[in-house]
Amino acid sequence: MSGIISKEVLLSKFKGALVGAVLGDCIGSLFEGLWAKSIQVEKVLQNIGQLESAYDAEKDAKKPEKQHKLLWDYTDDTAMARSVAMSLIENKGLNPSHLAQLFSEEYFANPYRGYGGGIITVFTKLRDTEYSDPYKPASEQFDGAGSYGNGGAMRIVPAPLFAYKQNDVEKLTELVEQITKITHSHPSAVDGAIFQSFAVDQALRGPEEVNIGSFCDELQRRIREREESEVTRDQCTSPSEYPYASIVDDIRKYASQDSLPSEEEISENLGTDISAYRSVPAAVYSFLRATKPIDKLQDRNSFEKTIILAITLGGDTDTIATMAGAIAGACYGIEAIPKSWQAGCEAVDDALKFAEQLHQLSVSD
Ligand code: F2R
Ligand code: MG
Ligand code: MG
Repeated sequence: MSGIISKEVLLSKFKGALVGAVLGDCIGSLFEGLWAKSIQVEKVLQNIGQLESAYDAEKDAKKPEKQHKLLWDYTDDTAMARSVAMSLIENKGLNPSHLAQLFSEEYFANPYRGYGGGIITVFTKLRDTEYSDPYKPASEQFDGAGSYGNGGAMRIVPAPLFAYKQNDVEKLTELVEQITKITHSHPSAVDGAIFQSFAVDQALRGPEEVNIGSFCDELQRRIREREESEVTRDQCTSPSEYPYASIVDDIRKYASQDSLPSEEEISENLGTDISAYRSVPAAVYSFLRATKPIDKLQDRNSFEKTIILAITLGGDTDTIATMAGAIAGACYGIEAIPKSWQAGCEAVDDALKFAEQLHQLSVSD
């Protein structure tokens, strides 16, 4: 899929992936739950303009970048991604009880981050049982069906970074499945997280010049293999036998169109809600469509276009933008992410630190 990537470029891509995810969450959360019609690209640009002028003002006042005032906080998406990163780094692999504990402790320390309604029950049961069976509480959600929410996919970005070195799709799939099932056991949530992790992995390994056709072909091949290997398809609420593999056809169609599809069309056909199946495809679409020109965004690079486009789709904007930002950051690297955006959003420093630590694990023997 790619040529050899130097250590420096790989580090830039790791940083881009984690920082891109944080920024998508922080900026996207300002619009979460709004209809696309009430967002409009101008409104998103206005908010981004705030970040940019605050940055310029502080720079003019000669304030060091680290001391710039933070404008926007992250939400549950980043809170959970941070726990995934910290646990993988500390354990040099997955320790399900430890990760369950980090998720739960983080929630009880900062419960105001806008978590999903159901997942709080999982955190409570995990804490009350002292993390003894980290998969049981999630398996009991929704009368045993498990959550199909996008909470697994929204936080998964550290996993493809951690698994980068192995370069083994099956191992990545297994890692993502085990991380996701701590809170989301529904097949659609698990496959959504796997789908998102494949997109990040491909962006890490691929060139900056994205070919929409080959990106979709590879993504479809990988996810079809996963869907074919599953046995419990009867629980799935999705419209076809291979839901994620099938929806790649729509992602490809909409991303390849020269004229920008309307937000309504994307929302109706790919989805912009809190379920994994109806949000992860919109994130991949945003990344791919942003490789092409977009009206009113001619002076923005492809990373910036990805975030802005993802938010203008409306609905679950923080989560779609965090997933899209992770893929775009993995593709274009940290240099593509404006310094002004990084300076105004919470916890970017930590994302950079986690990227260095995951990169270190990736390049060491
Ligand atoms: N929760 C939100 N946003 C709303 C409030 C945010 C507001 N800005 C604020 O400040 O308060 N966002 C976050 O939630 C999404 C991720 O959710 P997650 O982690 O998947 O949670 P959960 O509870 O497992 O699932 C979400 C809801 O989906 C429905 N659902 C899931 N599985 C179901 C099933 N098998 N049967 C029926 N319903 C099911 C339920 O309504 C769940 O509560 C992200 O957007 C994140 O940003
Ligand atoms: Mg959120
Ligand atoms: Mg959300």
